[in-house]
Amino acid sequence: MGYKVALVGATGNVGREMLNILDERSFPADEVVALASRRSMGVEVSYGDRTLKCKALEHYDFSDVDICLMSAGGAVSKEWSPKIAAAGAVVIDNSSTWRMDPDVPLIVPEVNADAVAGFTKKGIIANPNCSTAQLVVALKPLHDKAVIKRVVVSTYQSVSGAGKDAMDELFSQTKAVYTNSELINNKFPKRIAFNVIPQIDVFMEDGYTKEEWKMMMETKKILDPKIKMSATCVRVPVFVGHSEAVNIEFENPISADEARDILRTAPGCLVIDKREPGGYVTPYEAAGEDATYISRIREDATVENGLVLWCVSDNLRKGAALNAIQIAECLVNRKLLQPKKKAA
Ligand code: 11C
Repeated sequence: MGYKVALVGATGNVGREMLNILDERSFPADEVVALASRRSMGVEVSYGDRTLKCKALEHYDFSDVDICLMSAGGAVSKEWSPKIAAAGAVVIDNSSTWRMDPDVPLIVPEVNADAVAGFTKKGIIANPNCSTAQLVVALKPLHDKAVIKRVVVSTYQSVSGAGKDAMDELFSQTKAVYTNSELINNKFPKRIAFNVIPQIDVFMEDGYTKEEWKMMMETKKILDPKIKMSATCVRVPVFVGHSEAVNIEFENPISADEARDILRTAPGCLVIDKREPGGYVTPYEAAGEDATYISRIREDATVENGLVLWCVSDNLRKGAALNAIQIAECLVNRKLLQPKKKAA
């Protein structure tokens, strides 16, 4: 007997990827229901070789749903996640709404899978920000070996992190440049075509942006609250795949060779690190893949026990949809959740 899975936000970038991944990984679902706003009711989405018609969230009865994947933004999650959890489904939420709630586990299965058991407090599990997920997958095995004291990270984030309209904006602006027509700028604070923008999300009082704040706070919650961190998040004209340049200071010595060996066998990591032209991974190669790719591992001689590395991952997959399905798999594999509908 399998699970009944509801997906809220089925028509978005991440929602569609969730359906692909549920199918690719043969998630033990007897039934998958696609839900969306009333505006998207009736829109068809693919789930493997099946087509699902979106139903309206507002009218849906969740009483026989086991797992609800929420990918509909913060406002929808704030209103609906507690109601859906109260109906008895475990909510795995992709928005930032619940991430810092002490009664909601924030999970990256390669890093803190044991914490998933805490879902019983509110019935909600949070999925991290995409730029955090790939970072902690790369940091965890190094932290276990040499204890991380401080991280300085600069991101190069693709436009798909900002949604489908943002991808369309990069496309249409690029076309406008070549056709010498007017550039229309709605989704980003400055033009994104042939440009980079050092602002993702709104500014906070201390001058960091909310995206940077999320990376710093989420890394502490998932990996270790003692880690000091400074992030600069930058939007780049890439469609899919976030990249990060990461400087790490450790408590104990660790060489680049040791780090490379550790990361080669670490869960979720794939090391491609040849010191030759092209011997590293770029977002173009990481798009559509599941791994967090790590390249350019080297010692940083400007600090004691320092390393620098480059890390790239598909932000829609490991950064969102894949991580959410891996959380659902944790619940199933650890027998923390039984299907409500028993075999007749
Ligand atoms: C971006 N990382 O690239 C953001 C998208 O808190 O889940 C995801 C925001 C979040 O724009």
